[in-house]
Amino acid sequence: MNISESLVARLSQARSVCVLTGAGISAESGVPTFRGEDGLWKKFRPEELASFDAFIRNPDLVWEWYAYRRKLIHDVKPNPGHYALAELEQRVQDFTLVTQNVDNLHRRAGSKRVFELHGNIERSYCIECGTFVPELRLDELKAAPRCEKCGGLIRPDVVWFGELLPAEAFAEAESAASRCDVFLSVGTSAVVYPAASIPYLALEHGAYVVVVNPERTDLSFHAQETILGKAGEILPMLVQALPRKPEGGS
Ligand code: BJW
Ligand code: ZN
Repeated sequence: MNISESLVARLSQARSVCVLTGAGISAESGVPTFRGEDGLWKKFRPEELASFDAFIRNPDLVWEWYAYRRKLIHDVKPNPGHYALAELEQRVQDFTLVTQNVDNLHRRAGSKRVFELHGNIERSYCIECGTFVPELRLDELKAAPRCEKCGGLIRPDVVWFGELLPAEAFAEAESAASRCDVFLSVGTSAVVYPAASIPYLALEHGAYVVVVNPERTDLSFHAQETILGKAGEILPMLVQALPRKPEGGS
């Protein structure tokens, strides 16, 4: 797959770039996506695990599911797709990475300006008093732990269905999408709102919107380009295709 001249030209001249990522960018690291043939939701029903009601109904089941995924994520590494985005950040004056992922792999790859729309699986907090609990003490627990201060249930700091997204992260995402010259939507089915609305904001404001995904998504019907392929292959090609900045240049 070739990177189009049009995209290379726009990206190399872009003052502002915004990237939205989803589970697909971590697939090549070995983290399962949610939807699709090998997706997590094939085996587990979302409403049984990814909602506050589900947690209250069966805290131990939900906790065990997150403990399993936390361990899986802890044991994997960022892939070339994550590293390419960290490198792209170095090349662009105003770069914003917005992720729906909770796996922390972007930061582990060196990305700095990252906004997490659906939280972070490595953090947990008490549902009663809001106290955050250091991750290390929660490792390997099968049953949902209780808060040392008030006895309340401890939950993962992720955004479940029906819950509001972190306001500051979402505001930063909206602002970045509204001002960017190029917008990349990488490895997301773009069906979960309000995150899925962000590329449309970029389109409304005249950005050049590109989907990177092995298959077309709903957004592909509106985007300027869809690059069919794996993020871990396409993104490094994209960064390599950009002209090197002259030595000492800004
Ligand atoms: C590759 C690749 C490779 C594979 N390279 N690509 C009806 C209509 C509209 C909206 C709603 C509705 N009913 C309810 C809603 C609202 C709901 C929603 O949008 N539901 C839709 C599903 C219908 N949204 C919410 O509830 C949100 N909150 C909200 O709206 O608040 C307001 C409100 C308050 C009160 C009442 C009602 C509303 C919150 C959403 C939270 C989502 N949380 C999750 C779980 C996070 C915690 C955890 O990790 O367990 O977030 S769900 C899950 O989906 C996770 C993901 O971040 C999110 C998005 O998934 P993603 O990343 O796109 O993954 P996939 O698997 O879908 O796609 C992977 C893609 O990668 C595929 O396209 C592959 O092809 C591709 N791929 N390999 C590149 N190598
Ligand atoms: Zn508490």
